[in-house]
Amino acid sequence: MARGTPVTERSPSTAELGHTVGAVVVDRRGASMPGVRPRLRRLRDLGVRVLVGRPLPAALEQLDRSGIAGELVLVIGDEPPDTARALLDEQIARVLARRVPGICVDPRWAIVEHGVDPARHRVTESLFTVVSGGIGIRGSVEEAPDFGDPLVLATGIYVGTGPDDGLLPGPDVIDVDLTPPVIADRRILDLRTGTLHRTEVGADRPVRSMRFASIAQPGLLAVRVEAADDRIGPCLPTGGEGWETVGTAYGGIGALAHEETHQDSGIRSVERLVAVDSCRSSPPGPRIARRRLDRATSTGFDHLLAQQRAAWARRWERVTVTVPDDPETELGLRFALFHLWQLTDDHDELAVGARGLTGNGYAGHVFWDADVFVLPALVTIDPRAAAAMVAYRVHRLPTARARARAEGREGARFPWESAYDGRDVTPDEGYVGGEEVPILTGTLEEHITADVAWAAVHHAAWTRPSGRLTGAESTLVRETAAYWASRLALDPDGSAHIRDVIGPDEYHERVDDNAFTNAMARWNLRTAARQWRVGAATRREWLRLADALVDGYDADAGIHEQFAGYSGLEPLLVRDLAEPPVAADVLAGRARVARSQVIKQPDVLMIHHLLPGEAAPGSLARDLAFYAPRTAHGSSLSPAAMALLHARAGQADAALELLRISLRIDLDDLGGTTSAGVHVGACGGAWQTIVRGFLGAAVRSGRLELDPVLPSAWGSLEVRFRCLGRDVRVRADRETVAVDASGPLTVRPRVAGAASWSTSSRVRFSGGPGA
Ligand code: IFM
Repeated sequence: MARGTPVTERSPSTAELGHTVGAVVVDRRGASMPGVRPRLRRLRDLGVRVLVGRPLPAALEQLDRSGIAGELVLVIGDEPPDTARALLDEQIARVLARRVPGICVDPRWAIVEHGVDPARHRVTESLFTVVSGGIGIRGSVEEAPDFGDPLVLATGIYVGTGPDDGLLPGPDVIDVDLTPPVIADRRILDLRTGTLHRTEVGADRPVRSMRFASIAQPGLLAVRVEAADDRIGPCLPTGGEGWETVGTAYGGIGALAHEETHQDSGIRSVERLVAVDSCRSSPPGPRIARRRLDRATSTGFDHLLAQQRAAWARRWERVTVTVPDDPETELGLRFALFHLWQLTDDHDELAVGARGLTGNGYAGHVFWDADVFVLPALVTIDPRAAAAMVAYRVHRLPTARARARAEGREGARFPWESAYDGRDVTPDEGYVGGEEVPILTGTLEEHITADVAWAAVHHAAWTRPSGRLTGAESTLVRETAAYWASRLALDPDGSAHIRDVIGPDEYHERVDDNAFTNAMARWNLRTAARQWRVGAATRREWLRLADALVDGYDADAGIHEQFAGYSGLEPLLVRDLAEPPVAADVLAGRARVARSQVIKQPDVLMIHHLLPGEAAPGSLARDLAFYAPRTAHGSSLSPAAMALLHARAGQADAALELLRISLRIDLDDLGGTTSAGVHVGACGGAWQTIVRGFLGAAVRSGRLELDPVLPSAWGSLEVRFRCLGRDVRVRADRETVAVDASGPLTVRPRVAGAASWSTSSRVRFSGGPGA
């Protein structure tokens, strides 16, 4: 909070008392001082929140709920009238001169980066990406140095339809000429408000900037930059506009920019509002962008900023996590949640690439990361966005059908890597540790077909009390089942097999009877067989085939064998190679790892995660004990998935350790690949570790089940999320679990002796957490 400090030597018009605040709180005495009220009115008109005469704690709480906290609040109370007026004049002058607004640097909400480090720059560009309405702007600095990779990307807009055709780079919208360029700076991503700030360090009149992608006016980017007069060059004449478009026959991105320049006391500010639009069939015309820009210019930057703060505050009010004893983990989780929120938009379908819109890693292709890692997270954050993810798959069912037919199979086969039209865009070749290798996943990583069906069913369970699928969704589940029925092979002894596949553990290729693939296919067949649209004969056949599918469970050992012959491989443990996470294939060579039991990421264990009912009872702890020391975490998806399962097995401390690794994947660039974008699958996995892992949240038959466990380092955990159309808040500490919901919701806590129950509007339950 900024408290007024006396201005004695400088006139208000030139005073620099700090920064532009977001709100002014004045007590009654202050408001009655001569000349104060008109100034407050002026500020209010300019977009600054003004609260008069409210008790300070209540005023601060109200502002906090609108995303205005700490040093963004100017409190006027016991100053002499001259000082109060000077402070208000100074704020009016700053807003009129379009100075860059201030920021509240709250360590619970701020990701801070110091210095301009060319090696790290592309990483921070990814981390600091801001997105709204399906348009993402990487966090590049304004002067666009050579070592950066500034990109504007749009959901589902690709350069073409081939394997190498990544997301289409849109027009550059943030470049500002700064001469000389900034040598050292401090950049802050404020997760609370979705704003990115920059301040040059060590300069008399530092370059400062702020940008945000407006979530109140989707598709709108707002940028302000200030610097000494002679350092900053505008792109457009003041009040000028520029329209730029890029695209192909498969779609395009257009940007309409409006720029204003202001000069005051040797400081020039450039303010740019940019309306961005995209189209999936051709480069867009300016019509929609024009409408967006007109609305934005009539709103004005400062009001847009107030909207932005309030809109993000509403998001965090509904969905958040609070871990009072572990601020670092809490911040990492909020960062993950921030990037998950940023995936959402209002389109009818949502293609979530492996890096979202934060970079062009994996060419923006959609993997199982979307269906199994992001969607279950998004369904608890923004169910409409999760529905759009299902729609993305449903719309590509005809392509999946055509592929199955082309391969002589029934039903529909979904591609391992998907992009524009749902054809498989997995490249044929890639590099592992500098060595060129064939990529077989496009042909062999078939579990994706069941993963897609699983996601549709999971989404329905979390959003509809009946759990029922729509017609299109049940067609998808039926056709994926038909694929498996035609894909599996029956042996003379009656057992069914799926041969020659790659499971989630991509270190072992061309394996037979991958337990995860088989369990998913079995679930797909059984789930489809339960649908009324399936005839009696087909139902019987699918159930028979499902029962006949082997799943690698070895009753003597009490664990699932990952694939036929796995147990005969060299019993190498990861720690024999290096401390995980490690790319074991790069370190030890692909051939060596393929001959060993070292695996890239949870594989058998994913059965316990996605289909706990399909795993042999009691086998989770034994599978975990066996596979955890063999898992290299060579995929960004791995630590969170394993964390979740440790939590489910009651090993909450081990879970927390892995969760912390998962949260560092991007923030510390653990794998050296964040420059190509944030791993949104890992973000989804981290959030699932909280909701599914630690809270034990699951939806069965229209009821929310809870089974919390807490690591020993946490005294309590509060999580807010969406479930079955309700806003749910769960607070767990060592003695109690309290649940509040925004409407009727049946909650079933799994605590010994507690009954399941429901209430008409609000649930509240107290019982002890499991660990
Ligand atoms: O989908 C993942 C896969 O599981 C491991 N390699 C990277 C892919 C994209 O994130």
